[in-house]
Order: sequence, then C-alpha cells, then structure tokens
Amino acid sequence: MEHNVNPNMDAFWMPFTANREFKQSPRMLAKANGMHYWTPEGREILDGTSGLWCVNAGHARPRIVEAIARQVAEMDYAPPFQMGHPLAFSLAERLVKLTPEGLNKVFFTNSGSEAVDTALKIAIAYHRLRGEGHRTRLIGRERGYHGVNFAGTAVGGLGPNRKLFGNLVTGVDHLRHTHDLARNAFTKGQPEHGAELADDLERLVTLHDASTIAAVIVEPMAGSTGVLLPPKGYLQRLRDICDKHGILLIFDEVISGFGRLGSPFAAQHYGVTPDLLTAAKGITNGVIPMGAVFAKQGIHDTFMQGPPAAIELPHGYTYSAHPMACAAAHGTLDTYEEEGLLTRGAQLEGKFEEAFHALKGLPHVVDIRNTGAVVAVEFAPRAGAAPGRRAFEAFLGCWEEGVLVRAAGDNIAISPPLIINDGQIDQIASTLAKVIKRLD
Ligand code: PXG
Repeated sequence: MEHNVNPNMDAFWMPFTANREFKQSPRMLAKANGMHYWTPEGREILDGTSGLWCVNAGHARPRIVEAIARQVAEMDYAPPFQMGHPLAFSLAERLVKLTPEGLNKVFFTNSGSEAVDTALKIAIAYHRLRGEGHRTRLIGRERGYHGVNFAGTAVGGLGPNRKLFGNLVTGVDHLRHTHDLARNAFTKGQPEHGAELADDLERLVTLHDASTIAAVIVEPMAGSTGVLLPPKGYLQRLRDICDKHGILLIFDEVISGFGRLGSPFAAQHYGVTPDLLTAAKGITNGVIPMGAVFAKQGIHDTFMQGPPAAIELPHGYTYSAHPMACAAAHGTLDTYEEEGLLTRGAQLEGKFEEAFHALKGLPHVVDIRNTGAVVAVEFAPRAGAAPGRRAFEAFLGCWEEGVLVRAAGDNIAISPPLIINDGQIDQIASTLAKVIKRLD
C-alpha cells in the first residue's frame, strides 16, 4: 500500500490530544532509529521520551525486528484460553527472574490499563476466595495514573482524567499525593520529607475499616503526573501499614519497570516488595502492545484450590500472551541483557543530575527532580492562563528545535531511551534551557 504523507486528518479521533488544535498544525513522525525520530519531511528529532516512556532500548533494535519477523512467518496467532504456545511459557520464566523476590507468577495483558484492571480484579477475588468477600474497597492516590479503563480511572488521581466519567467504580478512595515543593524543591533523588504521608492510609482505615479494603495501588515513582519520587521511608511505611491490616499492596510499574530507575523494577530500587506488580511499555520496548501482572506465589495459590478441571480465574484477553508480543518481549530482553540496559539508568543518573539541575535559576523554574534516567522540570503556572500552558509551550519549543520532551501538567518530563550518550543528554538540557529563556 502506498502511504500518503499528507493524509486527510478528519476521520481519526486522536487519543489524549487536542484534536482541533493538532489538526490545524500537526506534529507528525514517520521514521525511527536508535535515539531518533524523523518527520515526514526528514527533520531529525532526538527522542527524549522513549516514545511514550516505552522504547527503553531505542528504536529499530535488530534483535526485536528479527524476532518479530521470524514469529509472524512461523505462527502469527494462537488462542490463549485452554491452549498454549512455548514462547509464552519461556517468556514468563524469563520475566519472573527479573522481578522482585517472590513475585514469581505472571498474567499477560495487552496494555498497562488492562494490567491495572486485572490486578485490581485479582485482589478482590483473592480476598473473596479467602472468605473475606467484604474486602472490595480500592485505594489509589491523588495525582496517580493507572490507565484509562474503568477501575484504573477510578483509582487514578488526576482530576481532568476523571471528571467526565461519573462515579465509575464505587468504593474507591485516595491517599494524599506526596508532592511538597515547600520542603523538597530541587531535591536530587528521593525527597527527605514526607514519609509520614503514608500514614494517610491509617486515616482511611479508620474511616472505612480495614475489613472493607482490598488493595492499595500506587506508582512507586509517579510518572504521568510529572515524575514524583517517593519520599525516603514512604514506601516502606505504606508496606508496613498494608501488612498490619491485611491489605494488598500493588505497585504500578508501567513506567518505572524495565530499567527507568537503574534497576529492573522500582521495587528493587527502593527495597520494598508489593504483593502484585503491574508492567507494560518497556516489556516489549513498546514495539508490540503487551502488559503483565506479577503476583506473589501465595496469591496465585489461593486460586488453585477448587477442582482441577475448573477455570480458576475467569479473566483474560483474546490477545493475552500474543505470540508476536512474546517474540518482541524475548527480543527486548535479549537487547536489555546484552547491553546491560536494565541497570544503565544508575550510571546515567549523575550525568542527568549535572545537566538538568544546571537549569535551576532559569525563569519560571520552581523545581527540578531526577532519578535514574528520568527528570522533571516544573514551571510556575502562568497567572490567568490554563494550568500546564507554559509546559506545553516548552514542549512545542523543543519540538521546533528537534528534541521530543513530554508536557505533564506544569512539568516537562524527560525519559529518553537508556542507550542515550552524554552529548545527547547535553543536547536535551541545552535545548530546554534555550526554550525556557524564551517563555513568557
Ligand atoms: N499505569 C501507569 C503507571 C502508566 O504510566 C498506564 C498504567 C496505562 O498504560 P497503557 O498501556 O494502557 O497506556 C500508564 C500509561 C504520559 C503518559 O504522558 C503516560 C502513560 C500513558 C500515556 C501518557 O506520561 N502511561
């Protein structure tokens, strides 16, 4: 099929996009390789966002391209219910070697949103199977992002993503978020202040009673909202309170998984192990959609007690463990292993810190935060303008200058592929600095 480089844009209703503004002045991508995209006109764009937090090994990596090409010719699709294919089992085996100790079962989905809704259903069903069917309440956190399906939207904590959709799932509540500019601005790594914010869970236990609460879900590092790192001691405190009250702790690692923080998962980086862990994005380097829920043995085994012929978990997707996704994931893990990418973020951290904290003092900049291979630069909102406008203009300015960054509320988030070199880190930082100086 011939591709028209100037298609009619009318029919496509674009996701999370200002459709009318975009169609007036489109930003189009047509090609990708390594650290770069190219526009249809051939303009080179440095990828400062790993696509959308997913292309952790960079673009067009040969191992992944070859694995997919081989698989599509060998077996394009296989039904996942009451049937199996070897790649799914070998992938599961490989993945649970990377996950935190004890999370040794994996359920496959096709996206982060599906992984989140799956994990929440597993949590509720787990309690019911143990005779605690009254534990149905789900606790999220303000400013959290857990995808866009019904339960994920309900536990999510970004107001604009929720307000159009009514009550969605009932019996949901939220912890306070951990962002505290007054005490923690310009922190390198984890903020000093805020462990006590985990005690907010005790408040919700007092309000609702522990016997009604199934699970707490948080991003160990909140990504979409603009890179909020957990205050020192916060995650451990959340873990302790969950244990005290029999509440499951779910880490949503859709962004923080697969090397972003310098460890395979944030759980290892912070030394706190959840009961369930959701992942997606970097699992296949973003090349073929895939998500996953990792579960502790004990949670899995709770489902394995009925008659052996019964389906233990009536849940799954037509494309769970899709052969193409499994092939892509194998090629991705090969690449991560051969190039040491799952720990490279730790080596990159110092360079990121030096390059981006140098932006302190530029106009409108109220905070800079970093860990591993991720940075956020926060702007004061412009008086009288819609929130996030300044950050969006910074994003547009960087795009014009050939660097892709992400606007997240009043923040610019930077999360490039883990193959980035020092010169490219400097290019992102100096481009952003130049653009910030032009902002009003
Ligand atoms: N959980 C987390 C923590 C995420 O970051 C999802 C779930 C949903 O994944 P899917 O694959 O269903 O999109 C995400 C997705 C951004 C941005 O700009 C982040 C995401 C998606 C779109 C934009 O930061 N994360």
